[in-house]
Amino acid sequence: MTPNTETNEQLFARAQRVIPGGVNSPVRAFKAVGGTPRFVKRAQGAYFWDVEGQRYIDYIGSWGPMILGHGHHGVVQAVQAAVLEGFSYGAPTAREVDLAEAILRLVPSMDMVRLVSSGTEAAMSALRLARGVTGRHKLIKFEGCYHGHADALLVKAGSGLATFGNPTSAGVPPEVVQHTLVLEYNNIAQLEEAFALYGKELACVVIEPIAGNMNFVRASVAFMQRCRELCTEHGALLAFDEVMTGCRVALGSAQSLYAKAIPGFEPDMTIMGKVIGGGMPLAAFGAKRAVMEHLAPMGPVYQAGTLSGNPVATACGLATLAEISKPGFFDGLARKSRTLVDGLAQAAREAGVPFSGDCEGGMFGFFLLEQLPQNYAQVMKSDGARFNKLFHGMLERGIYFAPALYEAGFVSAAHSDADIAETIEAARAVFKTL
Ligand code: KE4
Repeated sequence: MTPNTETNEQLFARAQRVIPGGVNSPVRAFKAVGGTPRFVKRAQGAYFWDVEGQRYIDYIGSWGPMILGHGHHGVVQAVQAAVLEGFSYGAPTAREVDLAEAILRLVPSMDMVRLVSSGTEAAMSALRLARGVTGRHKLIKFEGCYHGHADALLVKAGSGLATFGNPTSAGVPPEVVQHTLVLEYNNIAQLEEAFALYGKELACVVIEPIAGNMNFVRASVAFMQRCRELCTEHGALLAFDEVMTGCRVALGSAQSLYAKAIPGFEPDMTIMGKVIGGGMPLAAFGAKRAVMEHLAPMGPVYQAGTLSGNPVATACGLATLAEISKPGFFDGLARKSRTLVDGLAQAAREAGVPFSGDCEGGMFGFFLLEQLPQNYAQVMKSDGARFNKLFHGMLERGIYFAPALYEAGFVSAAHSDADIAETIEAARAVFKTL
């Protein structure tokens, strides 16, 4: 590793002169946890090295995409071959069809899928499509769920229950979010109240089935069943935002887990990203043909993108999906996640630190709380200062957890049992300092 000439601090200072906050996505700035972000020089397998040559066991994995680990040989080869054929054409390619078919095989609730370049774009487009198909304007989202930064989805809960939301961001006019109802995750009574009040005006309910933007909160089966029933009853579309959970918590995504618990369960729309692009800018949204046929150029709902279905990104996604589809892939991933969460829980118990954790497939989360939270208000009862101390204690020991208590963690196939053991040992030392 040839040491970089600049330290993390020097790079951060230079970055802040030319990029707002020194980063191209806010969570990377360490504002929630304090301190100086680590500028990545390179990554390989379960690790990345910062510009000062420090190695970290990486539990972010680009916030989910790097399920194989960084620099997987087969994926690198596929991308290298694709690049030599061209970067982008703005014209259709066979590989987009191959990837669309691969996604539909993995998520059979969809008949058709449209490829885009980010989860935000996928969620924004899916919302427009739901509104175009139903002719309705209102939508329900849940506090603590994040669906990208499209205006209509940057909403926090209103004053009371089942009230329309207020913008979470400057620059979003109130009239843009006036149709967005923000409810409490896992709150069946509120859901029923909202449908009783607005059912026939609702275009869709959009939900993270396992809320990775609240760290790791599962929608209860009863709650999900009620979402499904009420959407069906009132003609609203149930949209699963699986940008994070898609092909990450299971090969069939989170919806395959709910289909095991609720016979015949299917969402009406699915929003995906991250893993299906393997780390390249690629996301997607899909539904049954009868819904997707409303999209341009077939129907009146406009949606477009210069780099949609990019030939290099589709090569990366296809190679990634091929690897994760191999027998036993998710069994191995789930075992590692479970070993990690159980080891962290044991280390916390030994140190007398309140801890609750959960995992599914290659995604995990934990809270410095005795009980696993069921909604955003409970998540935010976490001791932020204690979490930040934990984060930095682990960082100093070369373990890179999510730099915010409301973010999930990700294990890759490249994480070895030794990496997991090293992480637990580091936590054992850090919990004692909390
Ligand atoms: P992007 O526009 O960032 O590709 O995707 C937005 C999005 C949509 N839906 C869900 C469930 C998501 O988790 C995301 C993005 N996730 C965050 C992590 N919490 C990305 C990290 C970041 O914002 O830098």
